[in-house]
Amino acid sequence: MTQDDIGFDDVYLQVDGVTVWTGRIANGQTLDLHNVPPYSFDSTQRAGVQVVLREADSTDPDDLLGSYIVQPQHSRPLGYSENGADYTLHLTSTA
Ligand SMILES: [Ca+2]
Ligand SMILES: [Ca+2]
Repeated sequence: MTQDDIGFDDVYLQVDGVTVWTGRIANGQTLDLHNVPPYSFDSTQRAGVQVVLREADSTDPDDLLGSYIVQPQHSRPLGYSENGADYTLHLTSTA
């Protein structure tokens, strides 16, 4: 479900503060985020990475929909439900 009451949500996904995907989502819509670059724990040697979903508004500050620390081999879907949003992010591990 969209976070904004009217129209589309302008959602963006941030990995460690870097925006890796931006998209426009309607109520009930499912999107395949095929163009998000894979995150390589092997090359960064990190134990976890922060995955944040935000929704952009032109007149208000952007809304935080949720924030998670994701570790290697993570397979559970991430639910983003803050500020009235209802999004589920599915991750794929290639390790
Ligand atoms: Ca909003
Ligand atoms: Ca908005």
